[in-house]
Amino acid sequence: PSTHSAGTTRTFPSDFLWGSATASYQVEGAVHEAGRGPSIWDTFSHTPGKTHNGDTGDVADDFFHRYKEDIQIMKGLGLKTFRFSVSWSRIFPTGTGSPNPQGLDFYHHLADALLEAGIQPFCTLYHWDLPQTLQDKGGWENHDTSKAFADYAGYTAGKLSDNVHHFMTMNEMRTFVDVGNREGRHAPGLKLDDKRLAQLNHHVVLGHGLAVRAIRATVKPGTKVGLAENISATTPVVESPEHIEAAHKALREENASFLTVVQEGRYTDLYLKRLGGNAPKFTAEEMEIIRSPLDFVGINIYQPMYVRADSSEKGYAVVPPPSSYPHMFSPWLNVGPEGIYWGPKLVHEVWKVKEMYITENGASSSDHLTPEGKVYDTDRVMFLRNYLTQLQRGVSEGVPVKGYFLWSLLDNYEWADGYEKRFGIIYVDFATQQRTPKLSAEFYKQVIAKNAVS
Ligand code: PNW
Repeated sequence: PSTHSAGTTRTFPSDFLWGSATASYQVEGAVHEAGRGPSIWDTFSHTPGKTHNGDTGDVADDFFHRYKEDIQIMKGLGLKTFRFSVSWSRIFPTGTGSPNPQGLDFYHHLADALLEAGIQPFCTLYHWDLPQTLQDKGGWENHDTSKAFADYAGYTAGKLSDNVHHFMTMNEMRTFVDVGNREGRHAPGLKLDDKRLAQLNHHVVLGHGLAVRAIRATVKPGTKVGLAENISATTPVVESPEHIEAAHKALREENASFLTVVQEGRYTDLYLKRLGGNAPKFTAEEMEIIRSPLDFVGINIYQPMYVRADSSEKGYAVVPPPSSYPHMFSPWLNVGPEGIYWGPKLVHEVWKVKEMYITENGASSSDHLTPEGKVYDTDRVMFLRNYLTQLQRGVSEGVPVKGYFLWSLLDNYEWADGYEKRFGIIYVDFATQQRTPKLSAEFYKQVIAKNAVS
């Protein structure tokens, strides 16, 4: 049966790249295999009390062994592209030093198998799994980590460059800086004060910039380099000129130490003023490195940040949704589809970015198999239909979003939430590793086939 209903046909450009996204620690498992060294997520997830149910990524989706079958699933859905991340400690088990060829082999084989199935690989070089050895030396608080990251990124991208034409340096700087190092809810579980956090944040954006340069030095001509960031997708409360103007200002300020500094090579005045004596130390040369030009910007969007105009120094105010606001299974995941319209539109307008991808968007739910072996995730279908409709609005207006990566292909290890919060369009029974397409997989397959939300 068709999951489509009659209505307006909302068509995407014929070359639009439909994909899905995953990350190494969330899907691979095989943490002790092929010479992999430990990462901060191994340490964190094995520390009692840190994750839901004590869940770890030791096995996860066993993607390390099952990627060939999973690629057949992708092919069946009609995916045109697939975003995966490389585990740094598979390539350099202790973060630096001599590379481990077996680690690289896995990603070579993965990229080969994707291409063979007609699926373009998009590769993220850092999705939060810092080698533990580097954390032992201070992690991102240590200035040397930025350089170590660039060395690893340049080496790995160069080796994969025959088959991979799009690289992202880092995934969600904001999340690993804030949730991992300020709130302590993710690895490495630190609760740094403002001063230390601002300096750490600076080393992260510097690591990104150094990596952009290192990657460009090793890859084949034509290879594109970007990043994947969960911007605060500032969204006007009402589509009137003063609130839209407020959303423009808010985009720069609310992303000041992440996408803004990467685009502009400077921290905003308000950011530095707010930090005062806690502002990071940096040089003009570092700022040039940080703003190394990108070929594309990847945006992870889950929910909007509503803003309105006001007469404060900032010129805008954030409007937090009330606690009764509808959200998905993850409490932070408010249902606000217009964020995927405003986010890319404002990034395009404010920084003149000419190539963008939605590198993540998706929803958690508490899916279960019916006795007949079906998963009716109608909530996720509703979510995707609404978000894709707003995305199509932007694309039809000329916002240069070239592709969309649904998070996620498979139910997987949702970090501190363990296996409870499912994000996949393919259900995974973690006891047997059996995969079952959910209703949302059928929905997405039809969107791809028709190249439209209709
Ligand atoms: C992203 N928030 O994380 C990550 O890139 C994925 O690894 C993750 O599985 C996915 O989104 C779903 O959570 C986020 O609190 C974690 O706003 C938290 C937030 C946003 C994104």
